[in-house]
Amino acid sequence: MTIVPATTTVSAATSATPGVQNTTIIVKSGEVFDGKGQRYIAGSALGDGSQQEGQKPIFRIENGGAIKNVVIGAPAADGIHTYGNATLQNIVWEDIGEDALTIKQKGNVTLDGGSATNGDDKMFQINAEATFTVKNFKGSNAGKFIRQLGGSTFKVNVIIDRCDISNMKESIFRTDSSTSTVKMTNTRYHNIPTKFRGVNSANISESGNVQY
Ligand code: ADA
Ligand code: CA
Ligand code: CA
Repeated sequence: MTIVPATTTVSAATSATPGVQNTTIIVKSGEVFDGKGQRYIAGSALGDGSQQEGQKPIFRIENGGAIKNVVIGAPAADGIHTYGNATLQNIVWEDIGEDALTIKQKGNVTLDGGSATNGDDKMFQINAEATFTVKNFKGSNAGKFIRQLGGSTFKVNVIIDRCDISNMKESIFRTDSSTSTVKMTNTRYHNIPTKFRGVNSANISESGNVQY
């Protein structure tokens, strides 16, 4: 009997050498990119990690792709972009570039495990209709943990579970959309001026959260 693996694992060794990247690493549909804990850094061709818009990502995950065990070092340029459904596991941003992760196209995106710190403004940017699940994740020292694209009215469902979120200059989730929702559970948070900004109160659900 032939056993066909459900996914193809592409190791860092065969698909991209860790260290400074001057082209975006593309994780294709059905691929699992395992960084094996190695560090990936943006070269100047991708961006300097400042607040200048239009920088390129270090990784682009296509619909159905997955990435795990990756460390993003400084400068981080525009971090990671997702196009469709994507799974991210154990991703550590030692520094946040312009932002850390952007949902560029409609899909379900799950980030499970890891941490991100030190950004001037947004950590996670949502530019398309999406369900974004973040769990077992530690986010600190930024402006907003999650921001839905300013002025956009599509629906985003944010699910936050078992996270530790601290030292945000503004909020955990900010949206301008009256239909977007947030469910936050079992999460510790510290030094957040407004937990949810712009979210319709009927669209907020919380349980088991602790402020510290
Ligand atoms: C800002 C900017 C958008 C987009 C976004 C992003 O919200 O106004 O045009 O560039 O950042 O994806 O970083
Ligand atoms: Ca931006
Ligand atoms: Ca960006």
